[in-house]
Amino acid sequence: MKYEICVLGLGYIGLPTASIFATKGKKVLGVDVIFKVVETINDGRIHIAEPDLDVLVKEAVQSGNLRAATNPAAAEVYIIAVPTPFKVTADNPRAPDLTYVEDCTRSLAQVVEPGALVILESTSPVGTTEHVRDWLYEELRKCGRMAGASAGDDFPLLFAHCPERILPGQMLKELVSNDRIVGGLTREAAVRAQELYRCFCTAEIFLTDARTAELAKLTENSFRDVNIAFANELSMICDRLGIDVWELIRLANRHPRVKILQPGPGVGGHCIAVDPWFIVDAAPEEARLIRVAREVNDHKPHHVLAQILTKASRFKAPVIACLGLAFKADVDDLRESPAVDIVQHLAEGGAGELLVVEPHVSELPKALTGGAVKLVGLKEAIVRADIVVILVNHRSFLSLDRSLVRDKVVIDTRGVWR
Ligand code: SAJ
Repeated sequence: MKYEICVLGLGYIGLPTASIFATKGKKVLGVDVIFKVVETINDGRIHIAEPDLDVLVKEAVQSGNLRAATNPAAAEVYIIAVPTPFKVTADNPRAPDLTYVEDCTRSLAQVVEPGALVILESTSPVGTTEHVRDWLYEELRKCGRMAGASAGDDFPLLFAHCPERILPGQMLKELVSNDRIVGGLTREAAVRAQELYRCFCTAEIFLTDARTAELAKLTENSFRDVNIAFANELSMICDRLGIDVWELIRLANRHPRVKILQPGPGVGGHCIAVDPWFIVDAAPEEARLIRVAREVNDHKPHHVLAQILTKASRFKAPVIACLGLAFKADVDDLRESPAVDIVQHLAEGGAGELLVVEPHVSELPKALTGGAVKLVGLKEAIVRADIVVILVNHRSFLSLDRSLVRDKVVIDTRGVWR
């Protein structure tokens, strides 16, 4: 059977996307290289936490429109939604790693049919959609499915980049209501992709070329990173000057044209902490502000760490409660989390007994196991701690009875207990 859509990568982006298409009546094959993920989804269950995703996936699978497998199959449209992390190379410690995109693109060569549309959704460096086209044609030639040199005539395919822009924690709402940008390698590709996303996207879908779409996505996340860096820099200036940064920002934001974001323990997640580096890699001499913003945000966990160590040095055997490990509030995602980083450094430095509270996970991440770190409940942590560090503003922490920490040292990196 030929599917209407084949989604490659069933993670934070691929799974909601595949599921929403399926609930709109499209026949969808979801592909993931991890067998357990495939099994879980075919069971109508999910392997990641996101509000209401469980209901959507269940509905998609029960309708018979979504099936998961470890290999792709013939489809009218392929959507690539695999990770694009960075890797260390000889001349760049943060070079884009396109291995996953390349591998899954090449895996299409055995099944793709002429006329198919290939959409890259993964956040990618400028030029990646062209690479996708070149990798696929190269592989088609290698496996003997395309003879001539003029790829377009022998085996016509369409390529577009349609970056996802949904916010973890509100993905299902934003999937439907966010404007989208579609950049085609040809106008025809962009128009076909636009028609496809209209099936569930109720907002505007703007057409452009693939390179502009690629840079637009990187620009959005860099914009946010630069603005968070400004807030984080202010927080460090305020620490030096003995000024309450939250009060400062609250007041400055009363100006009609000022809207400063919130400082925190650093910037985490798989997007904002990564994507700006793709611009720096492509234009290192020009991307000066973007690079410095990344450095400011990457430095912030070290600033917090120094604050904790200074307070801890006043105790003989301090018990330190660290509230939150996720990269931001109300998600279970620990990727690139500054909170994990801070706890790991505290553990490695033997700062004291470390009690971690993270209501969204049932076990500690590998980086924190086998040492002095214990995952405990909020009550136990608060009762036993000398120092309480708030690293994530999870909803469940906000309602804590403040009188319980009256005689503790509190380091509130999110400004939630002010
Ligand atoms: N953060 C702050 N202060 C703030 C806002 C955020 O310290 O005022 C921190 C968070 O705690 C977190 C990090 O920044 O550690 C990133 O969180 P986020 O909520 O800003 O963004 P993400 O990474 O969850 O999602 C971003 C979004 N991009 C933009 O808002 C421009 C989302 O729309 C993208 O789809 C997503 O990246 C992605 O997948 O690229």
